[in-house]
Amino acid sequence: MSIDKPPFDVSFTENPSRRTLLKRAGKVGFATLLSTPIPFLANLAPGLLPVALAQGTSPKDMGKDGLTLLNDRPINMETPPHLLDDRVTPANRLFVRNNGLLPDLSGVTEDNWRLVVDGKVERSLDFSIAELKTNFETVTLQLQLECGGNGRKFYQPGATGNQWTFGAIGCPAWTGVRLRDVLEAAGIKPGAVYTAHFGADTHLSGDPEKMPLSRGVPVEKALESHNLIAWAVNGAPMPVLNGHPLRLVVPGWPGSCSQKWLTRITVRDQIHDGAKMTGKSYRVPAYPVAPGTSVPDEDMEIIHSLPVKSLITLPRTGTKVRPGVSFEVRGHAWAGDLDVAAVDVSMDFGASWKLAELSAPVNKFAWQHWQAEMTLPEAGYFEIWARARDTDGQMQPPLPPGWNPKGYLNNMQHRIAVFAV
Ligand SMILES: Nc1nc2c(c(=O)[nH]1)N[C@H]1C(S)=C(S)[C@@H](COP(=O)(O)O)O[C@H]1N2
Ligand SMILES: [Mo]
Repeated sequence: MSIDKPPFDVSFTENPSRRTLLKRAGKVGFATLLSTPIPFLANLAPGLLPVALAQGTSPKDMGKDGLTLLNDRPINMETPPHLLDDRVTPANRLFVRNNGLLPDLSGVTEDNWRLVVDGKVERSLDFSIAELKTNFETVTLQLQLECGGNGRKFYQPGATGNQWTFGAIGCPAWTGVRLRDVLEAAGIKPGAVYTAHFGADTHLSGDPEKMPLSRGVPVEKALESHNLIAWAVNGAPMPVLNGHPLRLVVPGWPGSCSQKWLTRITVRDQIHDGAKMTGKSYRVPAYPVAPGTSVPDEDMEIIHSLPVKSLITLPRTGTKVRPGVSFEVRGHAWAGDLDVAAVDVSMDFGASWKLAELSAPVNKFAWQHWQAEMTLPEAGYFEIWARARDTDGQMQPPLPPGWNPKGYLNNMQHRIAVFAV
């Protein structure tokens, strides 16, 4: 039994200096982070930072307030659960998962950014963002976006990659056009099987032939009416780090299906085989395996819907409350393609559970809010646990479920510490 590890540590960088961070955004990324072209960029000596950015490039400087930086090359940040308390995730609290370097967005407008739709379609189409807006109905939906590797940190033996804990999830309101409407305008041909998504970001190696990520979904999922080709988050242009000026949002499935900096959607007559579609990427063993098992690639299956999950967003872990005085516990729950049927909370390490109040989603694929009043009986250390159950009866487990080589699909219960004093 062995786990393949790369010869270098790609998993976790605690405190990269802001200089390192900027360098790793890639030189063209300076323009992106400043949201303006830098006409003389070519003259800027390698290692010399634009003064406007040299104040510091922490998550906060990149417009992400309070997020935890997991990696700086590529840039990855997660949101601490208590900062996900809003019903609609603010853009500055939405996690960031990049596989490559930021694209050069200098000079980009809604008229010159192009989206090509081609492949197994009756007619290839090519739209600017302005044309998408005039040709199709604009819709706004609150949609969950979660990384398939959220929770990876808790698998043992561990998997390489970003050590996400709980915060690679968000549910903002996205505005765009329906992927279905655009695909129907192109006309899906018989024999079409899968979509292939392409974005403008570049490979970490700098090799222009290589793509950081190009995934897709079965045509049936692509035609589901909640997938959006989006240009706005919460009514404002989306943050560069989250895919400005155009991205896919394919809710309920691994976030990797939601291509950022979207430039092309190709309809294919086979399962897409782009970057991170094959091998062990976003796949789990077709059968349960013992932790640490080396699984042959041909026994790995592509992840579809993500499993049921919940978060406690209030109170923040470590909070002090008064014994005998009730306080509010609340959070969100979501269940991939399904809905959440119930959420329970416990204050006695799971020995007994109390049903929380659960609201319906504002629209399909939006997370659901839950709330409970709790009273700790005496002074001391307590934990609040939450567990959600989906409409198929699947329940969140207390420990990480089915170990898999890349550490996907960990939907274990969220626990917080509370002191009664
Ligand atoms: N072009 C492009 N799109 C991408 C990625 C990427 O690296 N490049 N990462 C994907 C992954 S793995 C996830 S989880 C989501 C994260 O979206 P966010 O960064 O807006 O939170 O974007 C997806 N879309
Ligand atoms: Mo992801």
